[in-house]
Amino acid sequence: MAIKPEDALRAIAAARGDALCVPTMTTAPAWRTIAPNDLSVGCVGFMGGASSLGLGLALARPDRRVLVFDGDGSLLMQLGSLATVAGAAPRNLVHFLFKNGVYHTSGAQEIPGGGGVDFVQMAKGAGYRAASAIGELGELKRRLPSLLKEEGPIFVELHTGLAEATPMTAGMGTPFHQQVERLRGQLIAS
Ligand SMILES: Cc1ncc(C[n+]2csc(CCOP(=O)(O)OP(=O)(O)O)c2C)c(N)n1
Ligand SMILES: [Mg+2]
Repeated sequence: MAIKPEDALRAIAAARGDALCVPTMTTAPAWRTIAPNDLSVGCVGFMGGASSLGLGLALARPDRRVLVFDGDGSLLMQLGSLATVAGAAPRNLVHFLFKNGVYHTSGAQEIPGGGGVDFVQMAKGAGYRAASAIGELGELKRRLPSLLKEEGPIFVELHTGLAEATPMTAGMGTPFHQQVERLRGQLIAS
């Protein structure tokens, strides 16, 4: 049974503490509902940019955890970002991949390789400090405390079903530049 993406996000929201979060694609509308007032900035439209955005935040704020919620089609579009993250070796970055096997946001077309692409091996090959897959919600909940503590960059491939909403059905939310301003203000104030 695949993990419901909303359940994964709820578990992460409960465990995240003061982490900065970078949702993208179908995790973005779900995250807005689940954690409306958190420290986050969404990456919508820029396929494969979430981990680079997260990397910048992680390097700028080494005192905080940064959690990226990536899409599988998006990561395939920017596979080189795995090497960029690994090369920069941010100790505070956790890169969650929501592997649903499709480009859900644009109409659920199958991604190249379907469900067969092993992103864990790719992240290991790129040089992430740790990489593993999680296919069950209970395991995610059990492992979250250590994922939020251990030295990064850590990659976690989550085997998920389809989200209830996409940015196309739920809307894009707050424009990117306003999200950035809001996060900057929150970080300065905290
Ligand atoms: C370069 C580029 N090509 C195509 C698109 C159109 N597009 C927007 S979202 C999306 C699919 C995203 O799929 P995935 O990353 O797997 O996230 P999911 O929707 O499954 O959560 C596509 C193809 C885009 N934004 N940028
Ligand atoms: Mg997908």
